[in-house]
Formats: sequence, C-alpha cells, structure tokens
Amino acid sequence: MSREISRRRFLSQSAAAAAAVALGSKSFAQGRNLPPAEILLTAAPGSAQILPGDPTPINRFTAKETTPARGIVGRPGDSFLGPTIRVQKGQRLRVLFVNNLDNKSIVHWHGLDVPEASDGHPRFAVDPGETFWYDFTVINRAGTYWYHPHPDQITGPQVYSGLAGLLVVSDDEEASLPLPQNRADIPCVIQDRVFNTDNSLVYETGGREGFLGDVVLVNGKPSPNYYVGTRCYRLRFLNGSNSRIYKLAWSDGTPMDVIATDGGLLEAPVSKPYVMLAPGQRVEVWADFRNRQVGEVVTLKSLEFSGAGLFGGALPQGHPFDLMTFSINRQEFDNLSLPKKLAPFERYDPTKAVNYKNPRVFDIVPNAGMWLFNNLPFEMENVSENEIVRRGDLEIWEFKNTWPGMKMAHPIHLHGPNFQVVERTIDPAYQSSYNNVKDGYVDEGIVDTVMLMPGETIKIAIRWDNFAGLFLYHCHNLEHEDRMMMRNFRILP
Ligand SMILES: [Cu+2]
Repeated sequence: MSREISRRRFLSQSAAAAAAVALGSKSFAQGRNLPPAEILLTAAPGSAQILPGDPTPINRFTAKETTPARGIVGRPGDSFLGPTIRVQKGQRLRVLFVNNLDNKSIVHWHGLDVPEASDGHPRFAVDPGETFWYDFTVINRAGTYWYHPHPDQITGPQVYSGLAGLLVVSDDEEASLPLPQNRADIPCVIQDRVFNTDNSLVYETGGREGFLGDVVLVNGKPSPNYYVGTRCYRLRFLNGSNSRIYKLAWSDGTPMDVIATDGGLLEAPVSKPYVMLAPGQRVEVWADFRNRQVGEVVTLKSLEFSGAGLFGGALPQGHPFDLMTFSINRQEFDNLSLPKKLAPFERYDPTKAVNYKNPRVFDIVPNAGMWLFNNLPFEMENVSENEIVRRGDLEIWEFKNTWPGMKMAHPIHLHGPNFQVVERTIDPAYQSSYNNVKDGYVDEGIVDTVMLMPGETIKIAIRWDNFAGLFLYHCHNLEHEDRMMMRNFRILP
C-alpha cells in the first residue's frame, strides 16, 4: 500500500469514526437528559382471559413506575405479557425486581449489554419474597429487546407460565428515519401453549427434546385479527416460545421486507420469501398495506418446513398454520415508503479477529438425554480454559451442530454484546432440509441469537467492548437450556 493511499484511508476512516462518535454522543445525550427510569417490577401469580370461558391461571409481570420517565407503555395486546418498557439509548434504568412467585427467580434483559451484576445470571436468583436491584445505562442501539426469567433449570416453566415482556430502545438515529410510529408500530409476541379443558396451561416436555404447544398465541390471543388502515406498519416480532421455530410468510406470497433483527435496524431493508424466527429471536417487518382494498384480509402464516427435530405431538415442529390476520377496514394516508437506507453499524472484519486462523469451537454433543457444549454440563460459577476471553478483543466463535445423526435445530444465545454472523456451512448430507429454511435466515444484521440447523456449522464475530465478568451462552430452546445446554464464559478486564 502506498503511503498516500494509506494516509487517505486513515483520514477517511478517522472522518467516519468522528462521525460515528458524533452520532453516538448525540443519541446518548438525549437519553442522558432524561431522568432515570425507575421501575418496580413484580412477578406474581394471576389469571388472564386467553380462551373463551374460564380465565387461565398464569404468572405475570406487573410494573409500577416510581419516576415520571414514562417508560412503561402497556402490555402487548392488553394480554398476560409483561408491560412493555420503553427507554432511550443512554438512559439509566433502575429496576427493583420483586419475586412473589412460589419459586426462585431472576430477570434477564435479553439482548442488552449490561454489567454482570445486572445480567440476570442464575447465580443471582432470589427466593420467593425477596428482591433484586438492577441498575444500568442502556447502551444498545434502538431495537426490540425483551426480558424474561433466567433461574437455573426452571427458566422454561417460568417463561411458559407467562413471564415475558418487551423492552423497546429508541435513539435519535432511529427517530430521524421515516418509520411507522405509534399505532402503526405493532409488537407481535408469538408463543405456543397447550390448554387443559378447564383452560389451565399444560407444561409437559415429554422428554429431552423440548416443548411444543398446539395453540399459537400472538400477544396472548390465539390467531388474533388486527384491524389496520391502508398505510405502512412496523411489525416487531418476538419469538417468545420455548422450543417452536416459525417460518413467517405472507399468505399471498408478498415478500417479507425485513428492517431489523435482534440488535436493531439493518443497514438497508432486505427482502425475503419467508423469515425463520427461532426462540429468543426478534425480527421487524415493514408491512405495506397502501395498495390493499378496504375489506381485504391479509394472513400471516408459519409455513411448513422439515428437519429441525421435535416430531410428534398435536402440532409438530415445522407444521404449517395461520398465525394472525390483518383486516384492512379503513382508508388512511401516510407519506411513508420503505427507506432505501436504514441505520449503519460497524461491520466486523473477521480477518481482524485475534483468533481468525484458529476460531474458538463449541461442538454440540448429545449426552445422556441432554445436549451439551463440548460435552460439558452447566456449572454455576466455572469456566473452562476455552471459555475465557479478553475485553476489547474481536473473536470468531464457531458453533458446530454436526454430531453424527444430529436431528435437532438449536438457537444459540450469547449474553453480553450482540454479534454478527460471518459464515454458515452445511454438511451435504443435510442439504435438503437446509434448503427449506436457508432463505429465511436474516444474517445481515446484529443479533444475539442464531439458529443452527442439523448438519450446520456457523461462525460468528463478537467483540466485548464494555463489561468484564461472568456471562452465559446457551441454547434458547428453553428445555435444552434447563437441561444443561448452557455454559459460562469469562470476560477478562
Ligand atoms: Cu438446543
């Protein structure tokens, strides 16, 4: 490289870095100017009207704001879900969690990069009647995050019982884009359940593989219908299910215009024939109803797919069904159209990773009715030599789902900072089942959870910029997580 080119490159990078800093500090400034959001968050038994007839006994989060920060904006669909917490990037969030359940619990802020003491690690679980203080500044980009319990071995049943809520982060960069807002910004939390004849919930995992419900809820209601106008909508999907994977698509073949993933807006919208959404993942879709007729009904489906495991039951993994409908019932006008550019972010260069030539490997291994990382079970405090990283390092992690005879898909979730997907490879023996999901992966964005099909190996790039400490990586199939498919890693200061 000539000196001149290298100097020009340096200057342009510096300019870009300066612009990024300016943007960052501007959006931080807005959050900093707000008072801290102080929330009293209680988990307790309750009941909810889910099906016709008797109400369903559930557990639920309730929240009370103790400052006028206006961070709590109601429950999605007025359902059993926890209240949505809305914060600005840069804003301080102080939460007093009160455990009024009949078992130990702790809350994890899924997708947020927070100090270890606020991460909701199971070692911090508190007994019934006890409380836990969270105190952190929201440093994540604008996006759709969520919160849910994370106690050792009982995360699955607690989330299933109704304990989950959204945490929506906004920032100035997002606010500067012409995106649908307010009533045109709709959360869609997807969960599957089994009900007894008296409408109470059934939680039976039937062995190691996971839990599948035969009634699919969106915002706490089975196959709901939403009335919409002839305008554009921002649909924020969260897969809050324990084990079910969705293959989201419009029934009439309209492409899915994806604008965001777990960690916020993409650099530019991507158009997919369908979108795979595994447990824990979020995706935001731009829905354009401008050319629809009043009276038209648009159906969102989960399409058929195979090869991801979890056979049997009333609604096996990969069986097709209708999720929800949107009925156009009014003429409305907005001057929005899908932006060509959304929000840029630093794209990691894998060749700059400290272990580029020798990635850290996590092999998913079946063992005695469980799935383990590198054949190691969960240990509350321990890490292995392979699970120690340094703050500031960019690394490549390789997850392998290639054990002989592997038939199970796994959504892998990392606590701490979000990451980027670098590469996927598939064992040719699994190519046919891979072909019916691969066009629905949204690897263009920043994510905290990534799905691996059987036979698949994936490389991710991740950098720990902010907090040292003990954090988790685990399968977000909650029954796998509860059965030891979880490990710590340590970030050295
Ligand atoms: Cu798993």
